[in-house]
Amino acid sequence: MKVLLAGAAGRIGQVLCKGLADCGHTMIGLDKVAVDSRHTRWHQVDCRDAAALRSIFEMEQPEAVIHLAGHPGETSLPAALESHAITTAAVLEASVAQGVRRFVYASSNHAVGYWPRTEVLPVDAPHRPDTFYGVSKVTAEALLSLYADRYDLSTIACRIGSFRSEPDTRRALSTWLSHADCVRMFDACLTASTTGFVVIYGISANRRAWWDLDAGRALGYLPQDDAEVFADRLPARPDDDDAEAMRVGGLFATERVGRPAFDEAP
Ligand code: 15L
Repeated sequence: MKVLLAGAAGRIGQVLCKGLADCGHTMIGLDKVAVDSRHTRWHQVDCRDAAALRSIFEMEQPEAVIHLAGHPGETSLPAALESHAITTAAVLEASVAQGVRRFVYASSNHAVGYWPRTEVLPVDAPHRPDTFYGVSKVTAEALLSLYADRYDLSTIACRIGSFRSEPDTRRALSTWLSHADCVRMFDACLTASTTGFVVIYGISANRRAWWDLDAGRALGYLPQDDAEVFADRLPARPDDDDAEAMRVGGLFATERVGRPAFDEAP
């Protein structure tokens, strides 16, 4: 499948460009930074620029899109909306104009991060964002829902947990997404037979998982890795471990990360 991947220079993007090419997909990378890649066709573009995206989509004619672009942490509300909601709308517009059939989005666990850590959270639990980053992911998910309904575009939001080569904290024993499972998940999302707007949680098969993997399994995402094999190697961080265990968003749901909506005027 010919896949255009926005945010290709990022941590997840680099793993997916290689991993999905190994699965047989033809990958075309987009990012605002230039990358010298011999293996992936590449366009340097800011994903807020709808007109530039439109001409790249016309040239490349992708069958599917993966949208990962955006700043992966907390910012002011305007910056978060710009980074996640505006880019998502621009990439969705270009996708619809070009007749793309499948749109897969890197949402985040922080769209539901304020839920307390009690039972396994289902995909249809109401949004409880823990940050303005989480609010912007909720907004991006709403855009995926709108474009699925309005244009009959199949959209999938993957609420990614902690994408790491190895889990590095106690929280990550529950929230870890391994590199190999990340490739499996996006490959399943590209090739699944599904319609409308679907939400899945993007984590590995962690035995301490906080999120329900059934919706992903229904799409064909069968995770193979379990963070538990790393449990004995993790250093104790009593203060952070306790704070991170209160709510599923971890430290994002604490006052350590909480901030005002707007930057102060200089
Ligand atoms: C995310 O969505 C962030 O992009 C990433 O920086 C991590 O903090 C991750 O969630 C997480 O919850 O571990």
